[in-house]
Amino acid sequence: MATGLTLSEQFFRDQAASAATGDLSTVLNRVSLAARMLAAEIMRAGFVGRLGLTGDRNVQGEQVRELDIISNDIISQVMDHAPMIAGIGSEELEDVYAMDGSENGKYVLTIDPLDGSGNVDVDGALGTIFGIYRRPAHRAGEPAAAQDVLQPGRELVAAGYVLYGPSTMFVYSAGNGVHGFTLDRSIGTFFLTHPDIRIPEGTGSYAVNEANEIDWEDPVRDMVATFRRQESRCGKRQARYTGALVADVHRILLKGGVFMYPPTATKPEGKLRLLYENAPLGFVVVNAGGAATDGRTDVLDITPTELHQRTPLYIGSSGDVAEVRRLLHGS
Ligand code: FDP
Repeated sequence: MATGLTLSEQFFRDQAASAATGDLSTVLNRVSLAARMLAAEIMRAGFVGRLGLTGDRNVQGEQVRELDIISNDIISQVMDHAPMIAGIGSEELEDVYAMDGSENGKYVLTIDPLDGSGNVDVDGALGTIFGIYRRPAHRAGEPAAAQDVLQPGRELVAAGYVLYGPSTMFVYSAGNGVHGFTLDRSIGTFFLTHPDIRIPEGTGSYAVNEANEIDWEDPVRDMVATFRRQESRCGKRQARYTGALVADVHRILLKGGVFMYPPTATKPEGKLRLLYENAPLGFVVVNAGGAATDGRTDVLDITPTELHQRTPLYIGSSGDVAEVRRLLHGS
């Protein structure tokens, strides 16, 4: 007899605490709907001429692609009229977007709508990263603002990512394990395919943009050389770097290893954004038994002071991240 298939909607509902109102499941369902819409847009983008640059730059000063705009619009549309979501902090928006009529919403969403957009032109993997925070109670009734979102990753209620690769995967944690779903494109449904993911130890790859070596500080250069020469205590590692953070972290979540984006001379805080990338991915990886640090502090313990704040990132198997700390700072 065939084994049962678990739909994402059913899983989100079953995982919620019995006293839950269903609001968190609703938010997760909406994120997964946005993911399905985005997967379809990405698939079509090449032949409807939507791969190019718009000519604008975003708040980070990076070139904006049509797909960046499309993905941000999809997220806003899908979250509109969801009264439990007071606002959205997006990597594409300068300020928090307060949802009309949702001043009493209990959650705020952080989102990197299209991660790895440099891969758009070459049909490489792309991602979406999201985090869901509870709003401070005293903010009820006010339009959402930055202070609702400026919370440490430890306060995340749920976080996850979508990987648009050969298949589309939705991976999330609500603090109770990490679970992965694969999209059946023919019927537009996510099925549970990877329950209770645990990040392996002692295997896998290291992922870092080694072309930045010239801009690294000596301890970083020495550390990466230690990995490259297979001299780290972690054991033998392959080098893998896709240019899409979600794809690299997903591989490491399933196979083990460590992803690194160290500070460089031109980017002393690294490139990646704490609220939109590092904290939500840190939440997922830590809930799978791994670790995430900026080199000294656990990523989940850093309280952001700015919406678009960047921090260095070392994320992956606990043993590998411990080795990074040891090689960088001796502890
Ligand atoms: P992208 O700029 O293409 O969107 O944070 C964005 C990100 O990609 C990550 O997905 C990726 O890991 C990293 O930047 C790649 O940066 P480098 O090209 O500097 O290695």
